[in-house]
Amino acid sequence: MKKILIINGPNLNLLGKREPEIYGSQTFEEYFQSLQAIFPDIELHYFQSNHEGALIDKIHEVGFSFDGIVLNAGAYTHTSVAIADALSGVKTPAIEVHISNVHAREAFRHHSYLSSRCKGVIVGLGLKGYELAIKAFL
Ligand code: CA2
Repeated sequence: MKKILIINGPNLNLLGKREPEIYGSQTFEEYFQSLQAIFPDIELHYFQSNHEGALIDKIHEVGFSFDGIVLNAGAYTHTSVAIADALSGVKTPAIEVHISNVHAREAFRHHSYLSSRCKGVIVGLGLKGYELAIKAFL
């Protein structure tokens, strides 16, 4: 059975609770249950943290045993050389996902330190992006 981990970074624990016009009205926990129903044959895991080091520790923890990481590093996408280095340091491939279309937003969201370390990038398709990333791993 394939093992895939979804990692969400800072503030994504607020999904469904604030700013529904940008990020939608579903909590990630609700959405994660629907993903488990769509992919019954995958061992799907979920981790969220607001802390950069905790995200790095998780990438190290799964980075030699899992088949894929679906990563939405939130605002750390645009700032974190440390998360980029963590992705380079492990074997498990990652796909970068953003719920909103970062290219239609402020200029500081247009650059990602992580994209070059990822197999691919999905932006602007809402929560559906996580499902598409998992499909891409299969
Ligand atoms: O569009 C995305 O998925 C982002 O990664 C979300 C980040 C943002 O900094 C990136 O530029 C793009 C922000 C996540 C904040 O999530 C919230 C959700 C609900 C309410 C408030 C914040």
